[in-house]
Amino acid sequence: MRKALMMLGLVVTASVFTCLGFCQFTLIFVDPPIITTSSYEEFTVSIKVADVVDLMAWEISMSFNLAAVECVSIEEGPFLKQYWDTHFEFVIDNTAGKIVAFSTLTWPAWTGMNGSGTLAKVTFRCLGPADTHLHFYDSTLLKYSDQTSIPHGTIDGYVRYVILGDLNDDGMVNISDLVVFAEAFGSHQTHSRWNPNADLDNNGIVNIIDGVKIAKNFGKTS
Ligand SMILES: [Ca+2]
Ligand SMILES: [Ca+2]
Repeated sequence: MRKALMMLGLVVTASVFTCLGFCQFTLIFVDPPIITTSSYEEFTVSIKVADVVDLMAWEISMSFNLAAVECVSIEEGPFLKQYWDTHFEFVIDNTAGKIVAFSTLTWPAWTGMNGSGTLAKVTFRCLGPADTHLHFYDSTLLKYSDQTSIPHGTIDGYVRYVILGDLNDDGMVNISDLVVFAEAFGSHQTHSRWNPNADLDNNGIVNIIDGVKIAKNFGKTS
């Protein structure tokens, strides 16, 4: 049920869903679309564009729940600047729960950029026991050829808070999580017993360090 609600939360704000069949559809989206995190962890998401043609400039405005996360940094992705020099700006407003980022090709770029890629990388820090959408409340893509807007849709991201050590996602850290941990103990990313939920420090192996983190939160509930 919870996951179903999360998927409902991935709000698609597409203004051109009249495009049916095989035509291309330009999208701005968050990758990964769902992030699971715990208090004070930092995580980075990519803001990506898909199937754009003749892109000269982009701007995105994103909002988030102040109780859940704060923005730490924003850096430009390679999509435009791999082709030509760009002018990149951003604003982080952690008191309003908003960020704005903008980039444009600089003169004399000869054409716009086509294809798919990363516009920006945004790092957040989890603040506490709350979930949040990473919501695109405004976005613009401009064409090189005539500086008109490129129709596109957006897909928000979603950040889900879990208690560190709640490996089976049932809202409590107890013996069931230790069982999950034991099953994955000693495994790595290509191992048949690998379970990324048990790798609490994200170092690619499930070992005693992950076990200590579970032990520290043993008995906690959400
Ligand atoms: Ca649990
Ligand atoms: Ca680990």
